[in-house]
Amino acid sequence: MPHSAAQINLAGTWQLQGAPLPAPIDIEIPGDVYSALIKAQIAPHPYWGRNELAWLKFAKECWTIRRSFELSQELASNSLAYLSIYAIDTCAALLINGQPVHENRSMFIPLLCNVAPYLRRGANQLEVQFESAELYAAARAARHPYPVPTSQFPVQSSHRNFVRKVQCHAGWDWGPALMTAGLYGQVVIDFNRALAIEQCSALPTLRGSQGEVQLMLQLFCQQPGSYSLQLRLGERQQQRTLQLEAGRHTLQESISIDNPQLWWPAGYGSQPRYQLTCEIAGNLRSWPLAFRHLKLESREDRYGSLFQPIINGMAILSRGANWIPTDALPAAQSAARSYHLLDSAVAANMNMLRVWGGGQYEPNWFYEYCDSIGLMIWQDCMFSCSLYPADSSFLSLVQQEVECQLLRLRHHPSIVLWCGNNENVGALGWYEESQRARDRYIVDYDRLNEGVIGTTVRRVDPSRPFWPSSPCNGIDDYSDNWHDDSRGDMHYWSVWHEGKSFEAYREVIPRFCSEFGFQSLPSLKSIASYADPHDWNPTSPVMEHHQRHPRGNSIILETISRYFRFPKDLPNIIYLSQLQQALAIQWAVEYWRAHRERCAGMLYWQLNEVWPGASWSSIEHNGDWKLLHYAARRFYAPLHIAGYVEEAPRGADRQQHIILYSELLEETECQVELRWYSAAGRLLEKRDFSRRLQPRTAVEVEELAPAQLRDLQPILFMHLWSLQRPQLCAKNILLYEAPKRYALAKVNIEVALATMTGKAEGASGISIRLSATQPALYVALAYQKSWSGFSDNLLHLLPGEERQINYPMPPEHLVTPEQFRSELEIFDLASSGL
Ligand code: BMA
Repeated sequence: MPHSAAQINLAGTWQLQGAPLPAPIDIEIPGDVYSALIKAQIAPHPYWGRNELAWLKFAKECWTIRRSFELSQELASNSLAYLSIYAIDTCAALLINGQPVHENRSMFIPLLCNVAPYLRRGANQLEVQFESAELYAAARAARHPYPVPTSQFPVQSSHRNFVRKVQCHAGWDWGPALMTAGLYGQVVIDFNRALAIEQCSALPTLRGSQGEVQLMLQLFCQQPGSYSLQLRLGERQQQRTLQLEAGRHTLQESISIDNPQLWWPAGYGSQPRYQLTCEIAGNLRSWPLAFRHLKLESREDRYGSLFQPIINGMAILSRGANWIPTDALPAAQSAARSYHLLDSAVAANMNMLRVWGGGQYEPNWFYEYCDSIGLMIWQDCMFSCSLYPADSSFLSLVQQEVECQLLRLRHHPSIVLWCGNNENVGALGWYEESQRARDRYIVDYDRLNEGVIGTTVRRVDPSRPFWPSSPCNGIDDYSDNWHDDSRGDMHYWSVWHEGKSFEAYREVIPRFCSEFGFQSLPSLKSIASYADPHDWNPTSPVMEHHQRHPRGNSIILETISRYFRFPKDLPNIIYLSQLQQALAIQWAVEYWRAHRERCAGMLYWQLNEVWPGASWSSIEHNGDWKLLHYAARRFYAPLHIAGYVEEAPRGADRQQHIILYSELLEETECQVELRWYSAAGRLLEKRDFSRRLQPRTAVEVEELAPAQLRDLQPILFMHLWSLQRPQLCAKNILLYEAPKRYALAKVNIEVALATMTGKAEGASGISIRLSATQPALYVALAYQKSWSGFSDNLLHLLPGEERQINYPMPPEHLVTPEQFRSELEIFDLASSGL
């Protein structure tokens, strides 16, 4: 919360001008040019149909935005007037009253500039002239002595690597190419007469049981004299008098408290925070921070070396996903949308997200929210899937970027690691140019990544590990880590990109898998947001346009045919595509979690998406959960049970494994029920037993099905619960063959609906009771063509078992059970095929 003697906020309606516009139009700032063009209906929405293609021409345009504002005599007479803009996107000249003030070349370096000399009493005008980032990048690339290639995507803007702008604005294998321009975050002027805070950055550390905050303060003093600096941390206060000459001063201050409570990741403890306040000459900075011990353990072990985050001395199992920007149009991003996604992550038992390097450093409120809910953040620097130039002007911009981003963010307990880039070590081997002249590109890589990014990170934030690249083999080891599961982090893409079967997830045990993913088609509700019903076919041009992976739909359909009987219609194609996505990720997680001492983390690709379309996400663009997200809540849960069958060489018996998992903090007495059913619903065998589960372990049980059962194609239903806390329970099934090999009898699922009218939040809505006379597998509910909103989804029904699922609705939107039934669809495995 910055505060100064006086502030004017320049957010609001500005005017936008550009060659494609006959007359100026309104633009909301903070916001972006393309969003203003959409609002003024200059071109139809780029997310609908194939409209995006008609927007590509706008990337070559220049745009000017301006607004005027009034200054009183009193404000205008201040000799300190700091214009502060969180992000200027990107290549832009800033003018005040016609005079050039600033040339911008990076959207990752916030502007802070004393503009007092340009201001006057009465009317003032602020103008930002954007040149085309695409043409700027192309001109830089043309001037560069040799080519610097990037990964190519079906719709894209070239040479993104030459401009410090969100890299996926240029298009990706899940998103459109919308090279917009704009101003984001706060746009304010802070006025002062005597003194201004230019920088205030805190680094909390723990020395034994003492919490200490080191504060770097950069002040600009206009009026020499004595100033009182007041610091507060929780209950602790301290004050110091400073004698300051005119000019800039950089001070190192510190304040400590004894025995602060420790911050823990979600699921391992609470997230106590302490408010830090710094006040001088009417300038105030204040924000919450927290204390925790952090170590990335990398000692050698018998498998290679660990990649184990240790928080407060405890080895944490990192479970989560990769985060990309919440929308391709910056003006459509909002705190509310991010909070929903972050809450959804925690609701699915995640404790870590990776802010991926092709996107953006998120705003302060993003990290503050993660701090408050215990989500750990793996923070990439914003470089991805490309080679990058390393000329001095580029390096100087990057150095400023990394320095100011780290100073802004380093007090957040949620951030546990800084990583240099996404997949840039791998990229060294991807292109003909770098294969032919590898030395040149390796030197460039090293100058940028180690020379600038690594050096700056280590200097500005020695409290966290710097991981050179994701994936990579380790600190000071620059080898590509795509297929090495003995050390470092891994991106395991052999299933999706190399077309291996889901079993291939069991061919590796990564030390930490920071990416692995499988695509699905979006829900029909999402498809309806970009395609007319006559285009609702996976291979229609519109649906293919919203699938950016060149082989994406083919892989989805081919995989369906490997595992399932071919689906009977589009809703069932979507259902099976989402089911197989959930199964792919579940297979990987359940296997890697079973090797808890070896694999310390798994972050699937990807949590969210920037526009509606086919993608690897578990949450749709509109915030709706896909079936994978429901599955994630189960396979990431602290208490879990799973089984798998290991293929054996010809003639040998296949091995079956059943694993019990606990990430609970205390020893737990658990009850286990195993039920083997035939596909027709006959109970073949059962085992009931109890087990004591040690905290943070995975153990295999011996109570397995007799060997002869396996020839009968059984379905194993597994149920595990804690005897102390029966609400902590896990359910799962195991199929011994690919689902398509089962001759499943068609299932009749009984549905009984009732209205819930409770007053509390989530207590009103529709309750759904489900039951079946035969085993019903992978039962999925959709309301108004979306899987989202149900208290549970993608579940199994045992014969005779009744399950209740709620669909909360606020009282004002409550519908009758009959109305609800008319838009409720129920899918299950046996009914999905032709
Ligand atoms: C990864 C990511 C992304 C990409 C994804 C799917 O390796 O880093 O660049 O979108 O794969 O192909």
